[in-house]
Amino acid sequence: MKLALRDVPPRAAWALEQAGVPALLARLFAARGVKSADELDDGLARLLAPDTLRGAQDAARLLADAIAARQRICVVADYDCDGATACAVALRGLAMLGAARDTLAYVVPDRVLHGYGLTPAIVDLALQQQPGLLLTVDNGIASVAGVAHARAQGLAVIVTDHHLPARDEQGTVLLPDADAIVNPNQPGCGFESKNLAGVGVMFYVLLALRGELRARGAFAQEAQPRLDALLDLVALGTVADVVKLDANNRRLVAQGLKRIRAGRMQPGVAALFAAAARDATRASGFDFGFAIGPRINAAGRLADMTLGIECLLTDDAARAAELAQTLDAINRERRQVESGMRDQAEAMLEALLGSKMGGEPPPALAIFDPGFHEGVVGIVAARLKDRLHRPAFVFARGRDGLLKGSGRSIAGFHLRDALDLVAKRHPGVLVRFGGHAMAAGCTLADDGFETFDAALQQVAREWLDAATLARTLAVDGPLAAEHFSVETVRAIDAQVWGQAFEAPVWADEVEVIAQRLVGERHLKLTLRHGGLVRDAIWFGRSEPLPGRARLAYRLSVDQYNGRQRVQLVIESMEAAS
Ligand SMILES: [Mn+2]
Repeated sequence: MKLALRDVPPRAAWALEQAGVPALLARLFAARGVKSADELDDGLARLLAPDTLRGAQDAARLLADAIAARQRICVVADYDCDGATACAVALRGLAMLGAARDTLAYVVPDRVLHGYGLTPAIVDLALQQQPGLLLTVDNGIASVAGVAHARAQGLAVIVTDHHLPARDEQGTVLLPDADAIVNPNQPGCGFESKNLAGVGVMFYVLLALRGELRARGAFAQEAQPRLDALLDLVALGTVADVVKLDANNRRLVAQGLKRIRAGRMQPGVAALFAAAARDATRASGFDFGFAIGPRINAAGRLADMTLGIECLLTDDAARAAELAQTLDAINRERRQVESGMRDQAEAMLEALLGSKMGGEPPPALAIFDPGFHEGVVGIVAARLKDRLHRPAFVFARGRDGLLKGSGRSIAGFHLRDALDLVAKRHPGVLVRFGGHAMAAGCTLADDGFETFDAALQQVAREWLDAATLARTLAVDGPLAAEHFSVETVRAIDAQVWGQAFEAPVWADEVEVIAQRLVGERHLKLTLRHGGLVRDAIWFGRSEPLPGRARLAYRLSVDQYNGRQRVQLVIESMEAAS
């Protein structure tokens, strides 16, 4: 692994320091593109206003009319954490803004039975709730047929989504014929942040609805419902969906985390923290991404997302705890299925590398086994991509006999564009596909795998050069001895880090004094660093290190004999110069 030092623009770092940001944080923020302290102000007043979000006003009017007419509103959710939190935000928010509880309903597609989005079949399912209005969350922008079907049945449809709209062969954007569409990525939308998650879009629709109701005299500014009570859910969905944490998203996440740390959260969120044995008073984005999010997502992968949504909707702490326990159990099952599949996928890969490739991985990977489970192909693809630093697709056979695949990519290889090219070169192989640069999904004809595999590798050979295929890790440089403290770790952990705003990774040359394996899989190390002796651990590494090495690491605090101490958590190594 090559360690690449992040560039720190001196002018930005200086400006941040002048504004009172501690020097160490100023350097980290500047290296992540922050230019002024304004961007770091996470106050609610700094959130972008909803008025530039195209369609939000139309959606607000339709929703206000529906509430006034006591019309039934059915939320059409999605089966991942973003969709589940967006559904909970929609239902809780509409109730806060005056919709009678018995006029609110939701449906969520089953990943295996229905697939993604507002399909005509989901419209029929929603019709059983006898709604007057359908409100999609985190889906719908590509649901041309579903929206047409709903409107033919006399329903009004509001689409709220954040995914890119589909385009036809000429490149013209195809939008569903809905009564209102809210999506920062639709043509003509002037909203500054294009990175809202589905839950963020729905939150903004509620802000617009509250403004509309205020204008209609439903309540005065001072007495208006406090929608910030929903920010724990907005923060969770935003991090779990791995959208880019731009300044506006960082504010949403920071506000949600603040509330959670202060004990203000939905009973389901509290129950999920407890089920994951995470301390909510120290909540971080990491908890959302690696503890809470996966427990909700597991429901959509192996069971039914209704469980996840119910957990986020209930106001009964005992019921929330029960649902969180169930989600925890499903997540354990998910991990088992996934590790079985990953072992299989890696064995197939080893065979491939050993026989044909002479140890050098192919420029792109496609893996299929009839025993794979459709619900976890995306996670396995992500693990393969991480391990080999190659675009990777993993396929499972769906109930309809077609092959359902999920892919993850590396920087410099636009996955959806690659699928587009494969589809043009081999008509009939790709039944459906969609996604973006770093992740995509597709459905193949039942006999299409080999053609797809060869075509994907062909595109990868054309597009990827050695530099893109070389693996690098961006690091923040050396860390001075004075910063090896519990205070520094806490100060860093208190900030919002995540997608496109990565938590700091330091890099230093060290001497390895002692090393031993713990738990057979992890390397425990004693290092000499700048004349001082430090404890370190490298999780998942069993091969010993050389006597000197340049290491990339994070700092963490652990409890040892009742005392808190700082240790290095090694991420990677570059051979010593
Ligand atoms: Mn989403």
